[in-house]
Amino acid sequence: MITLHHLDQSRSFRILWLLEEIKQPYELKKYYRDLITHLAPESLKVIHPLGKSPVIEWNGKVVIESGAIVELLIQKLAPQLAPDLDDPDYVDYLQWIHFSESSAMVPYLLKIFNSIESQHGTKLVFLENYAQVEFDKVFSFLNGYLKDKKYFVADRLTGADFMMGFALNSLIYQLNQAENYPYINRYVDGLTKLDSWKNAVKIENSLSLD
Ligand SMILES: N[C@@H](CCC(=O)N[C@@H](CS)C(=O)NCC(=O)O)C(=O)O
Repeated sequence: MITLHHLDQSRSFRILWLLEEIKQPYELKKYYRDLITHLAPESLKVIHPLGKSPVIEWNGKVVIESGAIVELLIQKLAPQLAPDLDDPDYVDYLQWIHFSESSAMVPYLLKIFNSIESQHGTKLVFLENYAQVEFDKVFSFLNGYLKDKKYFVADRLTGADFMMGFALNSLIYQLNQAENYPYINRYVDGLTKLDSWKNAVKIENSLSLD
């Protein structure tokens, strides 16, 4: 049985959504962010010293990093969500899985952190300019890439969407970017209509402090 240690409003949504898509039995252990620091509770450090989510326990191993967890679960349990290794689409699949945490999340987070600092009246000149340049570069590129696409790879749902979908949904809804990036918005809208996404949202919304 897979155990998902799930922190509210976190990248762990990727794994929750994937588990709902592949319909594997799993146990969900819930953790809640500190309302002031936004950090995970200390109890998550019992599972892994970094105390970050997602983290899964499976077959006697503790696995961190959403990209690694997505690749592992798909390889072992849902190979239909990845192109074959010999298929040229596999290269794109791998690229987008890694792009999400590295190239997409960095400018997204810089922008979020910078806007939090501005709310406190802090003016970060270098960071603000750098974040804006990177943000425009990465998300304009992705918007153009998605112009004629419903999914990232091979016209079908793959692990790349579980990784990129979370990042782009956050972009649209946390940073209100629907008008600036209409093709990303359309892509995200398509994902939110999937049953597995809707189930994962229901589970996320039903999490209550208990
Ligand atoms: N690169 C990691 C990032 C994990 C991560 O930073 N998770 C955040 C939630 S999105 C977290 O647990 N934050 C709480 C904390 O650091 O205390 C992944 O993709 O899994």
